[in-house]
Amino acid sequence: MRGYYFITDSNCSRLGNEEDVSQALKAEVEIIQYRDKTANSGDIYREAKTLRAICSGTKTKLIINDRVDIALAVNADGVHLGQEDLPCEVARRLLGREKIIGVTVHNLKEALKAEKATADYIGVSPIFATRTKSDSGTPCGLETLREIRANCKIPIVAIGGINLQNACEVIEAGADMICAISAVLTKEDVAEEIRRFQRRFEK
Ligand code: TZP
Ligand code: MG
Repeated sequence: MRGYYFITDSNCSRLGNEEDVSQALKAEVEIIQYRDKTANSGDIYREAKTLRAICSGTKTKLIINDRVDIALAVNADGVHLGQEDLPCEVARRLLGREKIIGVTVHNLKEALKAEKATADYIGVSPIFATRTKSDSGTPCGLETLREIRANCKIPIVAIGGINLQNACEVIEAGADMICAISAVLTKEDVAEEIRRFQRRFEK
C-alpha cells in the first residue's frame, strides 16, 4: 500500500460521488473508501452497488466505511472501522481473511490493539486540525504518527488536515498512504489534484 487514499465526501464534492470516484480511478488510486455519514441504509446500499460496478474491472479496491453489512451485500473489497464501530476481530470473523479491514486509531495503544486484532492497515487520525469531520478529536500530530510507525508493522494511512504543502512531512513521518478530502474534492480537476499528491511519494 502506497500513495493517495481516496475517500468520498458528498459535502465537499462538486460533482457527486460517482463522478469523483471515476476521477479517482482515472488517477489510478489503489484504494477508494465509500463514506456516507448521513444517508439511510437503502441509499447507502444502492450507491455502494453503483460504485462497486464503476470500480469493477479495475485494480482499485473499494472499501466501505463503518458498515460490514454493506461491504458484504455489495461484495466490496473490505471495510474501514472507527473505534465506535464493530470490533476488528468481529468484522474479521464476518468477512474472512481475504477482505481488507482498516481501523482508525488516535494513539499507539489503539494502533497496537488494531494490529493484534488482524487489521490490514491503520488510519491515524486526525494528524492536523480539520473542518471536514467535526468529531475527529484533538490532532495527534506527526510525533504520534512517528511513534506508531516505530512500533507497528502494518501500513499506515494518515488523514486529517493534509494538503499539498504538508504532505511530504507526513510521508517522511511514516505514512504509507495519505488521504486529503477537502484539499482534493473542492478542486475543479479532481484526478489532476490526486496526481499532485501521488507525486509527493516520488520525492
Ligand atoms: N477522518 C478523520 S479526519 C477526516 C476523516 C474522514 C476528514 C479529513 O478531511 P480533510 O479535508 O482531508 O481534513
Ligand atoms: Mg466509523
